[in-house]
Amino acid sequence: MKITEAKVILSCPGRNFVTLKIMTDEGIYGLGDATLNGMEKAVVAYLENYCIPALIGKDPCRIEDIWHYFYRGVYWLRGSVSLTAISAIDMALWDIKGKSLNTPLYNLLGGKSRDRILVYCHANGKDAEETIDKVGEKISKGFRAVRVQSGVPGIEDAYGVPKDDRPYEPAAKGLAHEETWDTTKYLNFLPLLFRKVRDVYGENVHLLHDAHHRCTPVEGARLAKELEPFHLFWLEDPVTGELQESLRLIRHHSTTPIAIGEVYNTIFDHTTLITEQLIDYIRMPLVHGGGITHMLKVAAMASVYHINTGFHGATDLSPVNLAAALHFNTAINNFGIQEYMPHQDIVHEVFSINYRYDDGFMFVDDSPGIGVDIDEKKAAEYPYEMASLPVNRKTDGTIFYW
Ligand code: EZ4
Ligand code: CO
Repeated sequence: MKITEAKVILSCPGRNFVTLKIMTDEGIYGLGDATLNGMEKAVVAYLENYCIPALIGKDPCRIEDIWHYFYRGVYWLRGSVSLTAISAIDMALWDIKGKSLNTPLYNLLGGKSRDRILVYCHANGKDAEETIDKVGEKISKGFRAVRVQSGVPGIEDAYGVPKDDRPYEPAAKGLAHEETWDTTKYLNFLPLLFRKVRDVYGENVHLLHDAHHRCTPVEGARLAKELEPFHLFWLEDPVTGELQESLRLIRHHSTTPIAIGEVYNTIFDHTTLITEQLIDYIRMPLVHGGGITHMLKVAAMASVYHINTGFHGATDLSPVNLAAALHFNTAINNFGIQEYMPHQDIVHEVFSINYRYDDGFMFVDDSPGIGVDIDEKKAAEYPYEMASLPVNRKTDGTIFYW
């Protein structure tokens, strides 16, 4: 088999998605997600100008070799733009392999290790009261695991909380808008919030929280320690994680499980975290973490150290990534949980899907390959609209992590 053609489809059904489509001389094609929120066109340019020309004529069965061609073969190693491009290429090649062998992706990864995929949803409210109601709504929809995010008294903007009644979506049209933040108020509020949530709903539901990179190591340690009585499934991104050693302080002070890694790109971003057992869940998703080929290695290494996967699954990752993740989660032994933020209906005008949610779990069907298709005519009806993630400042104006 030979790769004859490849193209990038940039479409905005409600929000921007970048999809790579690789075609072969046997008429089989594969899809890969190449969406990097707010940096879409950087990935498009890298794919179109540098990767696609080099793909033409290659044998799509040689997935491992092609992965290394674009990773190790390129002098400028690592980085979110290039790894997102590599992820898309890799996903599309696995999709082609599954279709050419007429078998679902999970079969190529070792076959089924489980029948259903545990997912967590988001409950977010403007204040504690609304947040507690939202948690109840999610539990009544069958969710076994709920991420709890709330507006904080005295803080104008909290991560994860919508400003209007539309579903939460952090990127907004145009250049980045600015938000403000106060860690002290957040740290004082959060244990009170979780105390109330546990008082109302008891212990029989998994609770998660995303600190979204906004604590220093010692603040993260305090937060993890003070949340300990509420038995979180995980505390996500207590610190930015650029400095892996900073997770030691948190680990030494608390037994609250820690998840990190949605902005990582390669295994080299978290070797210390894994080998020192400083985390419990790795969040790096297929779309930004080098695709299936690289994430298989990450998962294998993590499994040695009792670390499970907990893939990022926000709406800014496309249905192609979600389906591929569900196959991956079906196959590997050390799957932990999958984030699930449902896409808006309009997204499914462009992408036809092969997965479903039912009573707290997700399921992917047996269609060959990844099993998601794209309607290119529909995609063209929704042209790209520039959108950016916010920029964050402390109340005194200092730039901070968002
Ligand atoms: O801020 O996907 O856990 N989920 C998250 C997300 C990220 C967005 C960034 O594009 O942190 O909401
Ligand atoms: Co997160």
